Amino acid sequence: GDGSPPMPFPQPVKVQEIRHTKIFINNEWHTSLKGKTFQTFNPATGVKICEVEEADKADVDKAVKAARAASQRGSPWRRMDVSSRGRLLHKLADLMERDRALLATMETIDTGKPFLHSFFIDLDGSIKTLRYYAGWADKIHGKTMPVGKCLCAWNFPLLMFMWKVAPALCCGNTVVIKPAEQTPLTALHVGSLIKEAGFPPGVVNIVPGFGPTAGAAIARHMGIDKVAFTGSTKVGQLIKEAAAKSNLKRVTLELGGKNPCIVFADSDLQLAVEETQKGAFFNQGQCCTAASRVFVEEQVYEEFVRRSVESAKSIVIGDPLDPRTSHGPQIDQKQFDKILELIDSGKKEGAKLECGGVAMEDTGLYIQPTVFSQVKDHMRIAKEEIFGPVQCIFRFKSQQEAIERANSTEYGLASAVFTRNLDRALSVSAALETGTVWVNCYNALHAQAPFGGYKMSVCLPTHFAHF
Ligand code: TXE
Repeated sequence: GDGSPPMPFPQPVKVQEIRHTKIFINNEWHTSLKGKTFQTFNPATGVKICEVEEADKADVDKAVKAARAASQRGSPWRRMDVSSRGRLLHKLADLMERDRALLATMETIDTGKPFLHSFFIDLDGSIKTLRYYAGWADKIHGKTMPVGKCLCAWNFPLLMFMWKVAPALCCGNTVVIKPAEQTPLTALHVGSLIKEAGFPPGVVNIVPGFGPTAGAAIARHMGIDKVAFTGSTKVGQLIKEAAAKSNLKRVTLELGGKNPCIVFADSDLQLAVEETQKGAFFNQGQCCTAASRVFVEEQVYEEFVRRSVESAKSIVIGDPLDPRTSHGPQIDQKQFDKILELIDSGKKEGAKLECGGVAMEDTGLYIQPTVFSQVKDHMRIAKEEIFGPVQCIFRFKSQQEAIERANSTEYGLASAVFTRNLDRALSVSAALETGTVWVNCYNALHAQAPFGGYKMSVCLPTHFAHF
C-alpha cells in the first residue's frame, strides 16, 4: 500500500438483545391493545429473534389520533420553521450514521441479506434519502398533506421506510408506518432515534403488524389522507379499492416488475453479463427492479449464456453476517416455496436449466443462483414476478422485435439497454415503457432521481418520487 493504515472494514455488531419491540406512538413504547405479539425469524437459521407487539385496528386508531394531534394547527410540528425541520432530518441521519453497524446487523439478521450489502447499500441509501429531503425542507412552497400512512415491504425494510417517511416529514406531514411483518426490527430502532433526534411526539408512529389486520385498517381509515404502499400487485389493488371505498385518500403504489434488459451484439459483453446478473441476483432476486428477462441478440447469445453460467457458479453463498458472503437466504418459507415452484414450471415448460435450480441442502431458506436459457415468452417464468435468484435469458433477432417483446408485459418499472451505439441506446430507451431505463448499467438508484413507472407497476399521484 501507500503506507497509510488500512481502511477499517465494517464489522457486524454482536446483538445481545433487541431493545425495541413495541408499538411506537407519541414517542413512547406501547403494548398491543389486544395483548398480542408475533415472532420474527432469522431466515438464515430459522431461529426466532424475538417477539414483537402486534398492532391491530385499535392500535392503528390510537396511532392515527396521535398523528392527527401532532399536525393540529398550533402544534410544535406545525409551528416549527422549515429549516428546523430540515435540521431534524439531518439529526436523524447523523444518529443513523452513529448506529450504522448496528442497524446493518439488525437488517441482515431480519432479512438474510449479506451484511456488507446492508451496510453499503441499504444504510447508505437510507441516510442519503434523509439528507436529500432534509435539503428540500426549506425549499418547498405549496400544499402539504397533514397525515400520511405508509405500508412497507420486507425486501428493503429500512430503505423503504426512508423513501416514504423522509419526503413526508420534509413537507411537514405526520405519519403512521407499518413495517412488513417479516422485518419490523430496524424500523423500531429508528423509532428510538426519531425520539432521540427531537421530533415532537406523534410526528412518526410505528405500528408493527400484519397486512389483513393492521394494514387493512390503515387502507380504509377515515382519518388518513394519503397512503403509500410497496408490495405485491394484488395487495396494491386491495389498497386502492379500500381507499376509494373509504375517504378517497390519495394512494401511491410501488408494485411488481418483470424488467427487461436488451443486450445488443455491439455491447461490451462482459459488462452486460456482469450488470444483468447483478440485476437478477441482487438481494437474492427479491427486488421490484430485478432484471428478470434478459433479451440477447442472436450473434452473441451462446457466449452470453456461457459467461452468465460461469459467473453464477462463482457466487459465494453463505452466512449473511460473514463479509465474504454475497448471496443469502430468501425471506420466508412462502417465498421460498413460490420460487421453487416457478423454477419447476420453467423446467416443465421446456426452458433449459443451465445451473442452480435447487435449494441448498443445509438449514435456512437458501436457493442456488439459477440461470435458464431458451426461455420463451409464453412460459410462466417469463411472465410472473419470481422474486428469487432466477435469471431468464431469451434470444432475439431484430431491435424492433426486442422492443415489442420487452414491452409486452403488464408491468413497467425498470429496464436496461446494453450497446456501444449511443444512437441506438437513445432510441431504444425512448421506446421502452418503463419508469427507469438504465444504459450499460443496472440498479443505479439515487435519492436525487425519481423512481416511477408505467402500467401495473406504479401509481404515483404526487411529484415526489416515493411518498
Ligand atoms: O407481499 P404483500 P408478500 C411481490 C413479490 C412477492 C409477492 C408476495 O412478487 O413474491 O409480492 O410477497 C402488507 N392490506 N412483492 O406476500 O402481501 C403486508 O403486511 C394492507 C413485491 O410479502 O403485498 C406487508 O407490509 N396491507 C415488492 C406488505 O403489504 C397488506 C415487495 C407487503 O406484503 C395487506 C414485496 C392488506 N390486505 C413483495 N396484505 C416490491 N414491489 O418490491 C398484506 N399487506
